[in-house]
Amino acid sequence: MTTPHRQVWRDMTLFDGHRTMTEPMAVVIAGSTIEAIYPEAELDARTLDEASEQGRGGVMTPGLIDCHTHLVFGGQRAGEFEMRLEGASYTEIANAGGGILSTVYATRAASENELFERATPRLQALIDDGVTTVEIKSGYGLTVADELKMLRVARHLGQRFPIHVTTTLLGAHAIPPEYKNDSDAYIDLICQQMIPAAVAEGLADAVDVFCETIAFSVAQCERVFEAAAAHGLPIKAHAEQLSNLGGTAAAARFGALSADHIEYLDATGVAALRDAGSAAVLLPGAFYTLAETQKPPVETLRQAGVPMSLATDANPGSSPLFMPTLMLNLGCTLFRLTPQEALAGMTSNAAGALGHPELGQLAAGAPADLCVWNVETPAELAYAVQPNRLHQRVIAGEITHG
Ligand code: DI6
Ligand code: FE
Repeated sequence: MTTPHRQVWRDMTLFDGHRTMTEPMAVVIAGSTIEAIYPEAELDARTLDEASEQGRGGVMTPGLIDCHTHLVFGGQRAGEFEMRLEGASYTEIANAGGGILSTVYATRAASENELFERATPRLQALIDDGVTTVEIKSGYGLTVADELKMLRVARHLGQRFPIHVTTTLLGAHAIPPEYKNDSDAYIDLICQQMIPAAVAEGLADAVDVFCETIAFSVAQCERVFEAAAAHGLPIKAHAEQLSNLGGTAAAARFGALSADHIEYLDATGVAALRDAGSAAVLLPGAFYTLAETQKPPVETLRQAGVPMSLATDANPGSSPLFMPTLMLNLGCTLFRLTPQEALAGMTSNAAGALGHPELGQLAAGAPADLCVWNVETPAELAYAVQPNRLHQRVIAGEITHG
């Protein structure tokens, strides 16, 4: 039996996924797993003998987890950005056939290879900012073939880059032009063909919906949740982003992994998340980009003990932002999270929102996905907006940066 390669980092200031540890720690990795975390003072000579020392001093966190992205898409929407600056709202643009649908046309027209090539620099930006796990949604195809095409690109990215990719089928993102006057028939297509086809190819780890006046009703979303449940897939929802329709409570009734956006969520919705054990995913990039004023109910979520996650929502319309550490800052400045809450939101709580509680933490037995940063304290990652602070990035025990 071969003994796994052991590596040690000494004298680290640790944010372990939940909190910042007060004393300097030593972290030992064996193969692809964290073997032990000791106070530096207790590190014994034997461990040092057998492990290669990879670093001394610095701030270590779990690898960041971006639990809500739309990284795969065709085209771009700078023109729509200009229209909003001239006074048009996101909803008005969507209702006029632009918005998500303009990305749908560009995505349908692109080949799998083109989508892969265009997603590559976006994914690289996340990797270079410390992400080791990313969720990627479909939702710009809106036909069975085009949704599967997007999911294949997402899977392929996970095979070609040193990052864990989880995929989410978001067929119910917008009403496709072909079903403009019969959105129920499109829901039939999702339930009867799209979900089964994605399951047959092993392409979806979860199913998501956009519950909104410009997208799908609560009743329609519930039909999608039922079909997902029948295929054993966990669900998520874009809910309460622009209005309070009750999508979050509906998702919670189906044991959702998370409800995302939730700016308009009320106390009843928060209680539904708490009772279901679902996570709240806050997306300050979309709030910022759309210059929203309605903030998510952070204090109510905090009091209720609902785990709060943070993600980029990276997409061409409402959040063309591809810098995860910026979300730490926006989560604090815009939503008044503490730096520790923001960091937990992109590590342990993001792992929960993906149904992977083993990720997003520095603990003995956890996968060795971690980052070492050129900062003095973990809070500094949220305090300053600054690229190139990543010193080392380790995924499954392999150093891929630094
Ligand atoms: N909410 C969002 O923030 C993204 N999708 C959604 O339902 C935006 C997608 C886009 O504008 O392209
Ligand atoms: Fe989104």
